[in-house]
Amino acid sequence: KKLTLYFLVLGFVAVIVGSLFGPFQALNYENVDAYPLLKRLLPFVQSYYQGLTLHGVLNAIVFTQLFAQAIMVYLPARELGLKPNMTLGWVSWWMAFLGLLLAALPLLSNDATVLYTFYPPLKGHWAFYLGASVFVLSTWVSIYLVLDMWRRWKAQNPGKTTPLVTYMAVVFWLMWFIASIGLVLESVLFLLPWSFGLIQGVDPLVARTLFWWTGHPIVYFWLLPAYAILYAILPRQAGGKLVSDPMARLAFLLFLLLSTPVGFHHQFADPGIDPLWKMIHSVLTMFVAVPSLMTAFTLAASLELAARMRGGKGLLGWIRTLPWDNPAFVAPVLGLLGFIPGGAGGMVNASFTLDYVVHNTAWIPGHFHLQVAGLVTLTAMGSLYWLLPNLTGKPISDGQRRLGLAVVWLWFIGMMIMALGLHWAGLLGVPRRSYIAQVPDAYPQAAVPMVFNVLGGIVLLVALLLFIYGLLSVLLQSRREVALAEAEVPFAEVISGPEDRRSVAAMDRIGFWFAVAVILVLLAYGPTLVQLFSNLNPVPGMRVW
Ligand code: HAS
Repeated sequence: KKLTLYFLVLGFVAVIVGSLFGPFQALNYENVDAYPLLKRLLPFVQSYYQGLTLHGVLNAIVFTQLFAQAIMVYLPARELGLKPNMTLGWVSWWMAFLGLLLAALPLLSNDATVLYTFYPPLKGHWAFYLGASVFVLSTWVSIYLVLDMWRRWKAQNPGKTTPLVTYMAVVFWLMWFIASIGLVLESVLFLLPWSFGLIQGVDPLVARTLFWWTGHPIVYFWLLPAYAILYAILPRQAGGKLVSDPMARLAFLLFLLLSTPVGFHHQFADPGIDPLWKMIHSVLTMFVAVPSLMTAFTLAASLELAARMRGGKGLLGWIRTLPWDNPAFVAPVLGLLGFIPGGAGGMVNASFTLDYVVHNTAWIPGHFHLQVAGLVTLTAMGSLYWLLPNLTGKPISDGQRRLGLAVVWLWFIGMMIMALGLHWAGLLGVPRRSYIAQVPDAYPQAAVPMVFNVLGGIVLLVALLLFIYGLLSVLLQSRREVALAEAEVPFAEVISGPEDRRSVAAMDRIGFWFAVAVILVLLAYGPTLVQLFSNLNPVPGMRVW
C-alpha cells in the first residue's frame, strides 16, 4: 500500500505541476502571449517551447507511467492475495524518482527543450536522456514484479485459468515490454552516445522510426490502466456486474498483438519509408481500434445492466438511475463520453489520406487531450475515491465527494470546449507546437475556435485548483479509519459461463500470444529498419550516424 501510494502521489504531483503550464499553452492559442508574465513568476522558464516540454513530459510521460506502476502492480497483487517482491518494488520507485530528478534538472534549466518526442536534431543535455532512460527502465522492474507474482500463483494453482485482473496486468506489461524496446534502442544506440559526445550526429529518420516503435503503443500504455479500472471496478461502482469476462480478456489480448506494429501512422509525412509499409500500418491501426470498439460495447452493456438492476426503465431512461452522485463513477463515465469523439478523430488520423489534412495542426493536440487528458486522467481522478481510503485509511467526507463531482464535471466540460477549439483551429490551418502568440493577430481565420481554446483553458485551471485543494484536504487530514484501510479493493463481479471456458483457456496461453506479438512487430518493422540501418553511412573516422 505504501509503495502504491508513493507511486500515486509522485504521479499526481507531476500532473499537477505539468498541468499548471497548460493555461499558458491555451493562451498562446488565443494569441495572448503570457510568457513574459510566466518568466517573471518563474524566472527559470525561458520560452514557450520550454513550457510545452515541461507540460508534455510531466503529464504525458511521467504521470501516466507512475499511475501504471501504481495500479498495474497493486490490482493483481490484491486479486491474487500475493505480495510482490518488496525490495525490487522499492528499487523501481527509487529508479523512477532519481531518473525523474536527473531529467528534471536540464528541463528546468532550459537545457533539454526538446518537447516530449525529443526528435533529433533537437539536442538535449545528457542528464535528460540518462534520467529519462532510468525512469523508463524502472518499468522493466515492474514487469518483473507482476510476472513473478503470476508465476508464483501458477505454481500454487496448477491448471487454473489466470484471474481476470491479473490476466489484464500480465498482458499489459508484456505489451509494454515489446513496445519499450524501440525507445531503449534509440536511447542506447543514439541519444546517449550523441549527448555524451561519442558520436557526432544522429540520423533523424532512424531516431524517429525507433521513437514511434514505442511512441504509438505508449498511448495504450497510458490507456490500459484506465481500461483495467473500467472493466474491473466501474461496473461495481455503477451497482452492477461486468457482462463478459472473455470480451475483457480479448480486448487486452488484441492490444498485446496490435499496439506496436502501427507506428508508421505517425510518419506518413516522413520521407524514406516505403508507402506500402505506411499503408500496412494504416490498415493495422484500423484494427487496433477494434478492442476499443469492443470495450465501448462491453462497458455500455455493463452500465445498462447495472442501471436495470437499480430499477432503470425505458430505451434510454435507465441512464438516469446510474449513480450520478458518486465521483468514482461519474469521472470515468464522463471520460468515456469524451473518448467517443477522441476515438473517431483517431480513425481520421489513422487514414493514410485524411491524415495529410490534420497532421501537425492543432487538431492533433485536440485528439490526444480527449484521450489522455480526458479518459485516462478522469479515470485516475475517479479512482482516488476508492483507492485513497483503501491505501491510507483516510475517509472521504460527503463535502469532499461533492467537491469531487464539481471537479470532474468542470474538467470534462473544460476539456470538451478546448478540444473542440483545437480540432476546429487545426482544420483552419493552425499549426501545433508553435509560439503563435509572438506574431500579432496570427491566423485571423481561426479567431472563433481560439476563443474556445482559452475558455476551455480557464475552466480547466479552475478545475485543477479545486482538485489540488480536494486532494490535499483528504491526504493531510489526521482522521483514519481502520475499517477503510482493511476494506477489499472493490472488484466487480464478472459474468462468465461454462460456454466461455474454451475461449478463455485459449487466450490464457499467454506465452504463445506473446510470441505471435513479437513476430508481428518483426514483420512490421524488420524490412524498414534493415533498409534504414543499411543506409547509415558513417564517414570513416568520424562516427557520424
Ligand atoms: Fe492517437 C496521434 C490514431 C487512440 C494519444 N494520439 C496521437 C498523439 C497522441 C495520441 C499523444 O493514426 C500525438 C503524438 C504526437 O505528439 O505526435 N489514436 C489513433 C487511433 C486511436 C488512438 C486510431 N491516441 C489514442 C489514445 C491516446 C492517443 C487512446 C492516448 C491515451 N493518434 C492516431 C494517429 C496519430 C495519433 C494516426 C498521428 C497523427 C499525426 O498526424 O501525427 C484508437 O485507438 C482510438 C479508438 C477509440 C475508439 C473509441 C471507443 C469509445 C469508447 C467509449 C464508449 C463509451 C461508453 C460510455 C461506454 C474507437 C470506448 C457510455 C455512457 C453511458 C452514460 C451509458
